[in-house]
Amino acid sequence: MQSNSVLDYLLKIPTKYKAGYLVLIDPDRYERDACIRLAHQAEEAGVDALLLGGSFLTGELNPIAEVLHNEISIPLILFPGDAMHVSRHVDAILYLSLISGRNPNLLIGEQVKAAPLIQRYGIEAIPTGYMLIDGGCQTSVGFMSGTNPLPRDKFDLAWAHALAAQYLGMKLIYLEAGSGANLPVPNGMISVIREQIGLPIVVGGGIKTPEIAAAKVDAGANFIVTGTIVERGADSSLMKALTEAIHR
Ligand code: 1GP
Repeated sequence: MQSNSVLDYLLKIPTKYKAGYLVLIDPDRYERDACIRLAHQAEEAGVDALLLGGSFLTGELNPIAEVLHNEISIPLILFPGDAMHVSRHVDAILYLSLISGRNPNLLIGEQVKAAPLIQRYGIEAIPTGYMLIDGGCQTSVGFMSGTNPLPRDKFDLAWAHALAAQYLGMKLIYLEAGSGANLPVPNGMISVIREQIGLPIVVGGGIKTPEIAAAKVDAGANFIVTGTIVERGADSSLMKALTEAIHR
């Protein structure tokens, strides 16, 4: 039987803090040593868990997953772009279904390919309704998935998708503007979804300051993800400021 220890850990975070903070490490952007340094900085800054992955990986994820898994004590959660990214060296995998799109391969195809490996490795799978929201520019996830993002002003469409994910039995909703997005997910959209559904809401993409992160939390986000901004930071001070703004 599969354990739910990482999901349980995540679900307890909003009982301790106002919201949780997840840092995304995309191994394509950094050399191995820089990934390891970033992960240690995140741990020191009080980040709650690391996401590892990206929508487009040209390098090898597995060796970096292995070293991070050995060296870092906060959970390491795979954030896969497709089934080829499944690694045994993680604590859990966000088992993403791109529910905002109508690409059957990303709704169920990659999940079927990944399922036997996930079982063989004994990794905890966290069923996640992944929703791409227009972030004001073309992003890698939009391009690679070949799907249209949900329009920024169609709050009713967004909450209907999130509600469908809840009825399908998913455990998290991930509202994604795309890594490096010009505009993060609108606060109003987060609030409407928060009012309509009970699932924890993860928000990421284009969050560039602690103030923006705090506003997403006030709107109803339970978890904030940042990647680009902390990867560009030279030290852990920005991650600490983000942790404080998100945890409170
Ligand atoms: C991507 O939401 C994450 O899935 C992070 O986005 O790189 O824009 O912080 P950024």
